[in-house]
Amino acid sequence: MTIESFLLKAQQQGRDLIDRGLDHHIRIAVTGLSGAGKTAFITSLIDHFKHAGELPVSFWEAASRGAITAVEFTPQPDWTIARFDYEQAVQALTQVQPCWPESTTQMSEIRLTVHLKRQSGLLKNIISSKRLVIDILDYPGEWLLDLPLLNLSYEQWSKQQFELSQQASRQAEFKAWQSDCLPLPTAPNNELIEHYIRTQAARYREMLQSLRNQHGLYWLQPGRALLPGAYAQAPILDFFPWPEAQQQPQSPVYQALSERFERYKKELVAPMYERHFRSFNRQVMMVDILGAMARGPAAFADLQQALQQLMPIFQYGKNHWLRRLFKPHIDRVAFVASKADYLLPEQQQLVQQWLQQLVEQATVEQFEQEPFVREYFAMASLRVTELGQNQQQQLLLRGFDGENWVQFYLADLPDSIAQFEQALALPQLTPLPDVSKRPFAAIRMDQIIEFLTRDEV
Ligand SMILES: Nc1nc2c(ncn2[C@@H]2O[C@H](COP(=O)(O)OP(=O)(O)O)[C@@H](O)[C@H]2O)c(=O)[nH]1
Ligand SMILES: [Mg+2]
Repeated sequence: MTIESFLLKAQQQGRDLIDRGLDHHIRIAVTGLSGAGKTAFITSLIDHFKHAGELPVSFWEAASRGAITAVEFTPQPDWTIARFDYEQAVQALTQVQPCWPESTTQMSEIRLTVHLKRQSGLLKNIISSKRLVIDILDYPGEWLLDLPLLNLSYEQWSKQQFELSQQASRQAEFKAWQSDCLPLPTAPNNELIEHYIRTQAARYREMLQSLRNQHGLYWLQPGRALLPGAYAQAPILDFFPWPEAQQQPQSPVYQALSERFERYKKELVAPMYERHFRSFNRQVMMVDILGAMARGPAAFADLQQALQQLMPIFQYGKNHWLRRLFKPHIDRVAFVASKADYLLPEQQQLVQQWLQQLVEQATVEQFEQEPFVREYFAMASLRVTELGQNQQQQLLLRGFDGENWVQFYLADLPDSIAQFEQALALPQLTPLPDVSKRPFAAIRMDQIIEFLTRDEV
């Protein structure tokens, strides 16, 4: 490095440091299983910033007092991953026949720089504006399922999976997979082992797909088996749990599987979290309670099971291994029950209570000492229903299913999640053809933005 370039770099770094010192910077981890509503949430969040000036007075204080002077997309921190395609999502939602943004198959990121009028503080007279930089990451929810693997050996994981396979919702599929198993190679050489593992793993993945698509289950691992993407044919995905009875550590098949499991953790799971989750300071944890209830009691129980596994990881307790490894500094967590536009206004409070029940039952004691603030919201990123009345003056919801307008309301919601017994009848709705309204109609997005940004503006 020449002296000039060294000085130039030092100067640039100094300037970056000053800029960063004055800017406020939040990095939001939007977490949730596949279908929870992350992509819709991010789209709506960005849209709220982009159209903050058009919002009526709301809980979002900075927007209400007109402090937001401009919002621009600026270069994202990681240039090796896709930029979140906000424009494409808006296009889908506002075209002649509106539809939902496509399901996420890869990681993407976006940076918003929000210019604000400075209202108070020592610097007010010297610098009249300030910037809030917001980074948001989107990724397939399936990948989240792999986080708990980092804590397990192959033996422990196998044991867990075989215990799970005893549950009524999985038993039949699992048995079918097992009875479909090829005989173990008797005189195993590398090629035979390779062939055995490849075939078994492909069938295992098919079984996981079917547990998700046919039975509506959530708690399925490895997560990338559900959405292999670029790893579709890669040996790193070729593993499956090994029945305990046959667990002979010396067996070459066992060793090969164990090696793949370890490499899956080391080469796929850990690097992703190390690279992308390190510097988050805000988290939105989305749960599609209504969607799970529409799939029926077994699926809803499975969602609870998944939360029970995932929540402790997000508690980031002082001594938690994840904190040591990834150093997140999460100081605010918004727990969100998504798609609250399926509910009448007076039902939203109830679902918020369910959410709190779900989270608290998945939470270990240590949670109480956590260094972050949490709040619970029943919200909709994109409200696709309208409130109406029937002839008896009863409140109803109205939505468009792509062909017809449907009127409905969810009757007989249980008082608590423990009393849930019968699948909810949830109509499939498309976004409403109402392009003129921006930001997109939502429920409680203003409160969530206020919660996430309160101290920074
Ligand atoms: N009614 C309603 N449906 C929603 C809302 N957000 C998402 N959805 C539905 O949930 C599906 C999955 O949402 P998406 O954002 O792709 O979930 P992700 O997998 O977590 O990114 C969408 O295709 C919609 O059908 C919402 O605010 N209201
Ligand atoms: Mg998505």
